[in-house]
Amino acid sequence: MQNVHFTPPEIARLIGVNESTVKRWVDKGLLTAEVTPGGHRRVSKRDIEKFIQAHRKGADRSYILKKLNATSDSLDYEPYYLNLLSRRYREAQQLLHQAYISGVAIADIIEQIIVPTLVRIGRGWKEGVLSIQSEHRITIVIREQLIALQQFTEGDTLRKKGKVLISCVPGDNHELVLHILALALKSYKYETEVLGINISIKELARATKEYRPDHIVLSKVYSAVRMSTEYVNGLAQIMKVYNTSVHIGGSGWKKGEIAHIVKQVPYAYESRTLKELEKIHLCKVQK
Ligand code: B12
Repeated sequence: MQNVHFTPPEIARLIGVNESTVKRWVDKGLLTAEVTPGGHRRVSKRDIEKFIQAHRKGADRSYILKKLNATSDSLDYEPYYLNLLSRRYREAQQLLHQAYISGVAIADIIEQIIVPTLVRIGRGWKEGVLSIQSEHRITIVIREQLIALQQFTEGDTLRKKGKVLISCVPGDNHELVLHILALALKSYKYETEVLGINISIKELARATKEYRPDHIVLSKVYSAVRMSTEYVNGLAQIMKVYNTSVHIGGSGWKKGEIAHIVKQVPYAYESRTLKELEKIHLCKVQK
């Protein structure tokens, strides 16, 4: 992926500005480009990332903000949802990229655009307004768009806070949330590995042995899923053997369920909001 190059029209589409704006950024030296023997501008993925990082923080941010008018106060999920519903996927993605480039924190993009969209989809499905096919179609697109956003957070200076393994509890098939968690964690400078759905305690132990994470993040979205004694005991064993902390969250936990696990598992923490994940590196265990 490191040698991927983009043309100005491609970059324009990616971040939702005019091609001439991209060319102007290049000409002003704000965005580093190589010029091909034929005289065409080409920008590496790394230079786009650098540009985005710089403009999210630097004095020139207002230059982009003038063009892109999003702030965390003005985020609205509806345009994103409506674009997805009517198959305007590129426009939907641009809304996410524009918010990111204009400095909105990833956690806010997730909480204010993506999660309300998913909740709306869930409501639509429950009320019979949205077909299961539409739910699947939109979910797949959101998954892709979450992964595309992750690429922007892959700068050199990132991933210093530790390694995190992300998993659903067995029986819960809501995989999308794992990519949401990975995106948030990456934006908080953690390295992540998504394990996916239906990971038994045996598989979790195996992945922990292989990947040696500093932390495990465990999510449950579907409340009917029950945690077996075998699973909880196994979790305790993994935490002891590998000195890894486990962070448990998601909307599917019943009252008292997490507290019950936290009592039995050393280094287990209940942490419901994405923002809490920013500080999990402070949950150090003696290695
Ligand atoms: C997409 C979706 C699906 C897709 C999943 C596709 C995929 N690849 O993920 C499919 C179609 C497979 C699916 C299946 C089912 N689904 Co479904 N699904 C949804 C939907 C629309 C979105 C799910 C989602 O990603 N939510 C967004 C997550 C990110 O929100 P969240 O849990 O609140 O998490 C937030 C925080 O809690 C935090 N968080 C989450 N985990 C963690 C962990 C830590 C450590 C921390 C700090 C934070 C944290 O991050 C999130 C952002 O803030 C929801 C609607 C909804 N309201 O969520 C229904 C929903 C979750 N599904 C539901 C149901 C009933 C089902 C099915 C039983 C349907 C069926 N009859 O087959 C099956 C269950 C399958 C199973 N065994 O798991 C119900 C669950 C109700 C309940 N009481 O649990 C919901 C709420 C829909 C509804 N309104 O009824 N589903």
